[in-house]
Amino acid sequence: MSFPLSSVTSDSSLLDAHGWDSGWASLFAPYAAQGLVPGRVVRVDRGQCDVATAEGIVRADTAFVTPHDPLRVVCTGDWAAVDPAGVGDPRYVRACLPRRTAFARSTSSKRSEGQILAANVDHAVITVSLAVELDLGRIERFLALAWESGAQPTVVLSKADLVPDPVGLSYLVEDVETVAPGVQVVPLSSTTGEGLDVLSAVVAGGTTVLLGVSGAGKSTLANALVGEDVMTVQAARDIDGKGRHTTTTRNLFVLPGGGVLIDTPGLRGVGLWDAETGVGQVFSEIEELAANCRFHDCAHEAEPGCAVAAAIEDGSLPVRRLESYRKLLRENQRIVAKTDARLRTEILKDWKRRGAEGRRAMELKRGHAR
Ligand SMILES: Nc1nc2c(ncn2[C@@H]2O[C@H](COP(=O)(O)OP(=O)(O)OP(=O)(O)O)[C@@H](O)[C@H]2O)c(=O)[nH]1
Ligand SMILES: [Mg+2]
Ligand SMILES: [Zn+2]
Repeated sequence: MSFPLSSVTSDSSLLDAHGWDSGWASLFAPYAAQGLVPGRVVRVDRGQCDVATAEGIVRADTAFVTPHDPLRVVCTGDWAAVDPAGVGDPRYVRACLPRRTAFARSTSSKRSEGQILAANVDHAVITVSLAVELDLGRIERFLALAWESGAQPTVVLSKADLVPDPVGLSYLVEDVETVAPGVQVVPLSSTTGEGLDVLSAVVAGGTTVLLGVSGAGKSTLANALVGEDVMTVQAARDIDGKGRHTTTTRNLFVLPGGGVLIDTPGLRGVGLWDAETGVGQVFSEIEELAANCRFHDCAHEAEPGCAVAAAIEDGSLPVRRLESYRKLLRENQRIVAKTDARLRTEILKDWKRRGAEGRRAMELKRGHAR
């Protein structure tokens, strides 16, 4: 989409609504000096993106901001420096400002590659459907990634209307609270509106990302928060309650009460990505207990004076919780080790490639000389 120059109106309130502040403005100063305009990436498609600028939504090409490192590829929520109006169609994103926070996961266990799900996020709303059985391990995993990103997590237990018994509902909330120290757990129904006021207050300032598996009700919630049907919603499959992967791009919206919301496609897997700090925060009660173990390098196996074992013994720490903690720490160590190995291989490959190019250039020269 291009805007004829005559219709371009510059309205900085549009930028402000998307989260522009003096910090971004000072980071942007060198780009402003080059005549580029600032904007927030509201959606990324293959090779192109939509950027919210002071003149409205602008379509821009991302060829200049597509580095080999997938963690640095332009993402919804990024602040971008875009060509000014009137230079051609498409305009280009020339640079992205350094991110304040970034939500990263590893895409699959086989290829240890990171992927940024959303950039510059303040609140991560982990959406968990009450229509299917709670998977506490998966919630812990999402929480680890959320803490690691630098955003404050909140857990929304969606479709609360499907649990009509209030006592049953309060047990479910309690179960989730025990795996989420320091995190607000909000039972919510987009159908009845229950809990929407609580969540609206959480998302009223800053940038919020909705995360969760397909069919959890993220887009339905996005529509409820935005106050109009900005996202398509599809019924989950009847047989297994699983979603249909309705949402396929990450989309950013301005909320009527202030703040910005990013809806994301449902995740199949949520592999950790260098998330040791995040894991520590999810299991903060275990780390606090461990500080009281007699040996400071206690493995909580069978050491004397182990405070973690004592807590398991007296029932205050569930065994599942300790096992989950260990599992995520191990998984994280594996990912980190693999990434280091992959980086080494890549450096070696690059070195060999350059060697081969050098030799080819030499041969060509010799060929010409002959
Ligand atoms: N009963 C009930 N159903 C809901 C509620 N919220 C969403 N749903 C239903 O859940 C199904 C999936 O909703 P979506 O909003 O598309 O889920 P999603 O998380 O965006 O799914 P993906 O885009 O595939 O990741 C739809 O049939 C919704 O109508 C709710 O509060 N109560
Ligand atoms: Mg969706
Ligand atoms: Zn111990």
